[in-house]
Amino acid sequence: ESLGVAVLGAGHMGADHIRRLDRVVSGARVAAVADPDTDRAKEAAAGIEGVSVHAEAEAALDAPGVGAVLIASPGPAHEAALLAAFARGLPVLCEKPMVPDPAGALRIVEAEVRLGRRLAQVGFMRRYDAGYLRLKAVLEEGRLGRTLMLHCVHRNAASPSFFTSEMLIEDSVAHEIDAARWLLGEELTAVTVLRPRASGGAPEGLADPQFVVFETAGGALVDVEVFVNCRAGYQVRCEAVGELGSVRIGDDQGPLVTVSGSAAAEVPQDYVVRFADAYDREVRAWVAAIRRGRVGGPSVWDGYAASVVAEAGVRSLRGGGRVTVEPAARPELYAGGAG
Ligand code: ISE
Repeated sequence: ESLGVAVLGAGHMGADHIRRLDRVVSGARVAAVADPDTDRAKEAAAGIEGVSVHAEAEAALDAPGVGAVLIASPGPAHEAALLAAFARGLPVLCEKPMVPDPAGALRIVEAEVRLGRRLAQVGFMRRYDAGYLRLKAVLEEGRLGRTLMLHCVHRNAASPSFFTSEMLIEDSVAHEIDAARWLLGEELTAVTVLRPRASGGAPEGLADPQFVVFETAGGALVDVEVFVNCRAGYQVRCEAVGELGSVRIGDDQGPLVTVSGSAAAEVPQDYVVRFADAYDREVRAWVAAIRRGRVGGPSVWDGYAASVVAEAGVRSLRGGGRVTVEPAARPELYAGGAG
């Protein structure tokens, strides 16, 4: 019996996950799709046998054959969807940001703690990217000594029309927040957001790019250049600097083509291309874990931690200056180090 998944949200990411569940990941199938725009939902579900299409998320959760939920709707819709899944005992993969507002994110943590077991995984897929996994392995071998700094670059070719200055932190830098916690095994304790002059290539009024500096509990620094209308293509890089050396990922590109006196490598335009393998591995791991009767991967605590840090970042962006991060106490269910 394959796992019937209800996919909530049939936008860019939802449609990509529907394709993945239908064609890439074995042991799972798309049982239901929900999107307020039912035409979009129908289009994403076209050709899939036995799938039902809904305008309302809850109707999709109650559709026949649904045994798990993949939430790929916009962030502000996630809290209600997660609570509805919990109420039905359905395992969840929830795209980031889990719940952008920290109070709402904490309600999700508390709801899962009340269940007494993990039911949700949060979609921080960089933890499944081959490059990030290698970088983490090098840090853990200890060859570089203690890690002192992470230098991160996060560029998108262009941002969607609904993107706000806050979303550069909540939606984009959210990935670096999680990656830094996971790579360093430390919490981020303070954040300072700086704004260089805005690019003429960004929509009017959007603070793009931004330069974000995080401090960790152990005294490391993490800097992130985030630039979501860089025009050139999708680029994500990370360099860890240790006491004895450094390790860098994200420079590898498509094949280098040399012709007519120039050499050029292709740059992906989008995250669904750049991180395709990571998404595949993430969803495979999620399905396999559910089939074994448990949920692993990034937890709702990691989702909450990212929200708290991002919200401090938004305050720094608005008011300027350094903002300290003040998280709630970590429940027993999520014991262990950061990440
Ligand atoms: C988007 O939501 C993502 O998750 C992408 O990885 C990121 O690059 C982009 O900036 C976000 O908007």
